[in-house]
Amino acid sequence: MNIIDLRSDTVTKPTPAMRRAMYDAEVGDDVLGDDPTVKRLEELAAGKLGKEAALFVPSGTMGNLVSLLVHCGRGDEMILGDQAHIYVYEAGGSAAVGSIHPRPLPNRPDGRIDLAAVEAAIRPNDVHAPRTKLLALENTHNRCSGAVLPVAYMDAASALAHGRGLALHLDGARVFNAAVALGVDVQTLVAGCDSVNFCLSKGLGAPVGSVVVGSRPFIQEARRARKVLGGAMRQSGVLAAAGIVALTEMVERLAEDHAHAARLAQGIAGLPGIVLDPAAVQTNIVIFALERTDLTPQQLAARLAEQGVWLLTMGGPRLRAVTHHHVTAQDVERALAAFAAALAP
Ligand code: TLP
Repeated sequence: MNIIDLRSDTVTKPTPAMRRAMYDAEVGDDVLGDDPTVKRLEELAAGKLGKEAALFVPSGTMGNLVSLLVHCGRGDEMILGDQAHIYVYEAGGSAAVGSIHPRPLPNRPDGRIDLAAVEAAIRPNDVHAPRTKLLALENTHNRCSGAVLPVAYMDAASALAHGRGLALHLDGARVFNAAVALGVDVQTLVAGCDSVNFCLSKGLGAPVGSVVVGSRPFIQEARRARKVLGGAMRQSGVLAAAGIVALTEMVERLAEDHAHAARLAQGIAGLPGIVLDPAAVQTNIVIFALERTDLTPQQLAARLAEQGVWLLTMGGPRLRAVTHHHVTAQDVERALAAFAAALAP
């Protein structure tokens, strides 16, 4: 059976062009500064995001963690959303490794954190309080159905953070999805961020890797933090080569994934028991609830899997389906037929 894998855009396999680039990659020992392909990726990424420098890291989780470790010392506080990937899905790394104190504020369904609440949460300079050092945002917002934070919000958050002496970090695992959805240059979107972590291994299709960008001194410190975490790699040009193809060939096509997600959302929104506002689906992530007494989310996922459609349950009534470059328009129609069959009373 031909599987339609909607569990995540992380399941994407390297394209033929990536595999060729990996085969041909010129490599060296990157810890000694010798890998020309890693350097090329880092320069390309810094240029595209409009920052001075970049660092190739093995994963988005590590990209976030090295950034947080540079921004915050022991006992410093970071403000972030209570639905943030950093807060929910990164095994508490910032606390476990960095002794960073998290201050979660509610994420609205559109992925934003109310900026007045951010302002109110910044601690006074008082011996009783941790030092608030960082505001961390996520764009697109994974657990908020791939919601996009627009340029005006990003700029307002940056003005607030910088006005109060905080740094601004962006978990931009899917920041290219955000830029494509908004029709703006990614540089414009992240102009006010001190650091951005973005993933090559999600919708952009590379097999492994993320990139952190920021100022030259910031990246120098991030390089040290990556070493501490064991993330400094040797002939990693074989991986960076795929990342270069991801950045040069796979960005514009993200619009297709967004169109497919919109079609999927619109198609399942009317089915019995599905709770979903198709207008909330702005990029490639479709999150919906199942409200039925005769069918649990796990049973729905199992019924879909029997028909070759894979997705993830998220706890409670919610499920998630993610489109990516292996999912065609035809696959979406097949998935919709599978949903209709699985939800038939
Ligand atoms: N997200 C994964 C899972 O961990 C949930 C997924 O399937 O969506 N930031 C954001 C916003 C992410 O969505 C992810 C991965 C990461 C960071 C971490 O990236 P990796 O998996 O490379 O460590």
